Amino acid sequence: MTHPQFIPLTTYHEYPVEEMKRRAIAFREEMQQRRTVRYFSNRLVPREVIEDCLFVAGSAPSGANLQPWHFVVVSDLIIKRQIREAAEKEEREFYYRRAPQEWLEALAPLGTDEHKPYLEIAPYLIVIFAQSYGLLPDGRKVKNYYVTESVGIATGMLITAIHHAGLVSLTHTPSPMGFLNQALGRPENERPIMILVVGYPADNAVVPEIGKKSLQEIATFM
Ligand code: IYR
Repeated sequence: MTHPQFIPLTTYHEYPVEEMKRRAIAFREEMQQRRTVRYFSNRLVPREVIEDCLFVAGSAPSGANLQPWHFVVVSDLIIKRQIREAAEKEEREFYYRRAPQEWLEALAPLGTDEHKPYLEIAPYLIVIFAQSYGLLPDGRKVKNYYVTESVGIATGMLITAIHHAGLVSLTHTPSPMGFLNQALGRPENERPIMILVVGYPADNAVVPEIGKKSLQEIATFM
């Protein structure tokens, strides 16, 4: 058993209440500008911006601080094309065979279909893997906790960081996604969670006219 070691909390900053309120509003307004985008430009994005956004994701809280995630950043054209081809194959199956009518109806307002050109056009695909268990260098397995929750939190923080940096993203979940392990050479303890498509929006990008639930609908104060 290792014993906990504690250090002073030096990274917390308290703001005067009025400033706190202004900051909360400013951040709300910034985040309410975020839209999921499906039309990407091929403009290049500096790699260090992606790295800084990944530092944000990696700072997320996780079960027992085991950080059960791995992010594969794909900019290579050939690998992006492979991913597009494999994803579109699954999506054709989904849209024309597997998807129940009810699911297709739920998706209708988004205007999605089996074509995924952005997987090739966008400068970066960040493929997010969850480590179902950890693997030590000697091959022993380490149990991870709250893996899905932890990776979900890290992904949310990544999406937030990308928006804050002035880029757009798309959460893409071709299903099944097993082909990503093979395409990216990831080990058996890792399970792909989603592809985050990242870049600048296309000049003529459009987004569906959809809204978010009201505060009354999503929250209860008691
Ligand atoms: N994976 C498909 C279908 C899809 C499913 C959901 I749930 C979405 O919110 C959006 C799309 C696709 O990417 O088209």
